[in-house]
Amino acid sequence: MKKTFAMLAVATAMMINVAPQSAWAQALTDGVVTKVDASAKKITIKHGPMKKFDMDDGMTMVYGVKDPALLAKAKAGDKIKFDADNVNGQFIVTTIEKAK
Ligand SMILES: [Cu+2]
Repeated sequence: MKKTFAMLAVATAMMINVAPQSAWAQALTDGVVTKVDASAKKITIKHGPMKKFDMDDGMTMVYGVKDPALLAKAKAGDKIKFDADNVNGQFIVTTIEKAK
């Protein structure tokens, strides 16, 4: 009985440790870059569902970028994982990672 409790406590501690990282990973959305417009600081991404913006279906849309340096991380045709914010009705990409 005592041993079972100890194991449960260890398992719980492990879950708490892992939670923030997996929550962050879940926040990233899969997408494919269709266009990068460096001069306009815009990127067009065909992406899957993004629940936090009530985008239940995939779509292609133009995003602004938080930091123009993000545009150097991707080019048309690249598979990415990304996150975005809605800033006053404008969608702004905040994170871009190359998808494997
Ligand atoms: Cu969208």
